Amino acid sequence: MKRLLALLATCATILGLTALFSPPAMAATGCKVDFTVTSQWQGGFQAGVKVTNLGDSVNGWTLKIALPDAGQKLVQGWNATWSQSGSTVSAVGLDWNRTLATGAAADLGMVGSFTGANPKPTAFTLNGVACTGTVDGTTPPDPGGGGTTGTPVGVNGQLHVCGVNLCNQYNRPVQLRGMSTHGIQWFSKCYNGASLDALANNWKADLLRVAMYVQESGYETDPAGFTSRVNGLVDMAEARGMYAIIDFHTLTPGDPNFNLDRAKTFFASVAARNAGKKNVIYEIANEPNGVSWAAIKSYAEQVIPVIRANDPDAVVIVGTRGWSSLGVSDGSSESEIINSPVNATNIMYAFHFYAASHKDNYRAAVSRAASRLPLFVTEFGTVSATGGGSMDRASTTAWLDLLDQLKIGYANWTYSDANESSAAFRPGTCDGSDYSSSGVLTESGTLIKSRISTSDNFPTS
Ligand code: IDC
Repeated sequence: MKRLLALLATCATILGLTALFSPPAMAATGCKVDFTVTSQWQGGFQAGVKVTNLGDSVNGWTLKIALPDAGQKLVQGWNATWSQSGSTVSAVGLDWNRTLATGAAADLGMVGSFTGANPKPTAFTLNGVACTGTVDGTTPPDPGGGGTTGTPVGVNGQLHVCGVNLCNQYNRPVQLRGMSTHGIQWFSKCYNGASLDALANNWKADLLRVAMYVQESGYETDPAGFTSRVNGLVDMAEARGMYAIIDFHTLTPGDPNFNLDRAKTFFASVAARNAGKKNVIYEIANEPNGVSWAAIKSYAEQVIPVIRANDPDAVVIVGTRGWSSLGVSDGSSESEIINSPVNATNIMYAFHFYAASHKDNYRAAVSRAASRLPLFVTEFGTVSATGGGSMDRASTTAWLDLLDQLKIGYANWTYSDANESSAAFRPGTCDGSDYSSSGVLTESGTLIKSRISTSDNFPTS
């Protein structure tokens, strides 16, 4: 660290960057920036930028990054408002991450282009204060940060569908257990370094489902902004060795074809951007409803090729009729899918349930379908289908026992502090920084955490 500081200081002097080290705007000073090049290619690179506030709490911050030369350009950045002036790149905190308590961190990321041999920055400041930190794609992660060795992605690598199962890099079936975000347009404050550290290390989750609503103030209102938010969450999951399901959260209207053009645009972008990653799974339509299986199949057969053209090897999950009930909620059944499957490989079908509403006849359908179709429970609740009401412990337990037995992966609705009984955290939790003590959990959160945090025993040969 001393060497790095000396290096940063020297570079700053040589490059005339003393302006970056102007008088502190925070009372007690201190910050740390971990700049990790996650991939590099001819003339370009992508980096995760973790900014930790070691000083007093700040309400608003500007990170400045000194690049080695002005020929290096910011191409794209996320989780902040990014700009560039000469060889200095600035990132300004957004509404949902502008407050950083002492010790709190914001996870940002950027894509850059460069002409020289070295894409790495030479200095950082936060609100004018010089930061310590690391600048290295190979720097060991912070203690407790996890790294990726021994994590779900570290062990299982790129997933694929084999028969009716999801298989890991050793071609062995795995069950992934994790949590779904709430709508990221409403609950972005719940998804930050501390909450994702808790999900990975304390909950020992394998998976984060990123629920990007399309309507209801979601994607359709700001396609570029939501695309970048999703990418930021993919990176945060990746940094912690978790898989990320990118959920195109269609709900109302229920016909996914209403959003076909948006889906093509969105998936072309996220698939191209995340093609090199091993942790991404695409879920192309959350809950088709009021629409035939034929219409859903037609949608899938138009969206999947767009994904494949950009990211050929990723698993894709297709929503099913009747709010992803395999048709059961519409009086149909899994046989319409078995008789007319989506014409694509490496895909799975979504099944959703809410334990207080969906019981034996739904479990029977899943039991039957599981030997014929690759299934993934990309969303379920312990409560009623409204997302509220009482938790049904007996039904939830029956469901999760069944999914464990069948090795069907699942994500619980929701990893949020929404004021509804399906939320895992008590209201107000996301205004603080404690996501791991038992006191912040709801009844549902307590039950689900106890199920998810048990050992995975992923097969490795
Ligand atoms: C619910 C949320 C609720 C929100 C509502 C409308 O819990 O806060 O107001 O959506 O968007 C689903 C959907 C999921 C629902 C959830 C609970 O995929 O978006 O979330 N649910 O109703 N399917 C069955 C239940």
